[in-house]
Amino acid sequence: MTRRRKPLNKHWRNPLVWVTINDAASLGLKNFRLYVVNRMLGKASRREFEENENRPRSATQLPWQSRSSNSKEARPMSQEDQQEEIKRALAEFLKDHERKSPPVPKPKNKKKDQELAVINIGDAHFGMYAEKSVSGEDYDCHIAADRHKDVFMRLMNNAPDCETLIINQLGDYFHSDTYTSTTTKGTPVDTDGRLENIVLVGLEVMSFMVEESLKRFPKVIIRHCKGNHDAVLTQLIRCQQQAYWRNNKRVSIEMSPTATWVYQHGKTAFMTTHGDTLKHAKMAEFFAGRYPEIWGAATAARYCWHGHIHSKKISAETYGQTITESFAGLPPSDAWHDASGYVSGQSMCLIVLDKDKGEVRRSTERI
Ligand SMILES: [Mn+2]
Repeated sequence: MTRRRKPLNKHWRNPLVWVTINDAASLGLKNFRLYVVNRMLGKASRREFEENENRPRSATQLPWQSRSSNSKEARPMSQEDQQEEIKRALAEFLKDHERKSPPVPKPKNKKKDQELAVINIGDAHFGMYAEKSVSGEDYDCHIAADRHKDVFMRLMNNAPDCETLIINQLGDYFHSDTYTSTTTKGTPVDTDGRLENIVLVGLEVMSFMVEESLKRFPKVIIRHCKGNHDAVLTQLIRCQQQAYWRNNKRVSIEMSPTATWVYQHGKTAFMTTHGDTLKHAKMAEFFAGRYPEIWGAATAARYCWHGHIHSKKISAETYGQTITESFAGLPPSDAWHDASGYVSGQSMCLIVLDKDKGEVRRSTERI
């Protein structure tokens, strides 16, 4: 079922795409019209414009033509000139609002790199629609955005004072991947609204999380695992974040299209994947075969982390003493998962890895 809803105005603090005139009006960018009108009026003040706004005018007059009769500029512009002015004004407006990442001051005190912080974001399913009466709990774009921001900030408060944070997004960040509300392979799912809105909300929340991370960590690395719900949109979020943070040298986006990604920190390393193609039990063995140098260098501890199953599964001392573990996401079960007997773990986890010891602390926040 697809539910249509109004544009999510509160998420438009940072518009992510260029807008048309119609979009600008519908999105509540009130200044847009005033901006155009002031351009048309040349030196006219805002007060003059507002007075004119309330004055009766003939049906053929446009708002910016209704000047007082003794003004030199009373003559209406030709239609061609008006079009030119609108084009110019629109170009200037768009230039002012070009999407760019905000400047974030680097934390002042010097950080140590003995420890590394990793936040594992389990399946977020932005765009999923769930109803309490059907599957036990409501979920939509608004709930997803609030929940992810809130829990992420709580983890930030527990974060260590170290050099680098890795945001490890474990896949299925988006619930659907198509205009017909299906997963990548075509399975129909319940979605909350149009794909455009879902994407914008998800991207805004990701930018928020990265921005907050930059306030605390000198370096932020982001990996997005490819999920079975969002294989296409995963590449979109990687590219959007890559472009969005292009001027910030402290952010690095992992762009590799592989299903797995590995990161070494001193004598410890972890490998991460979504968990739909490479399964839990096979991960450690695959790590050794696919990344033998990192496997060999990680003499203290090795970890395999995945999402997909929406619940907790830990297998300690698998192949090569590796700890393989799944991480739950924050959404509840949707109708399909509920009917299939799955219960969602609903948590987000921060793990602290020491260069010489492996995992030394962790913090789990729940909704
Ligand atoms: Mn999945």
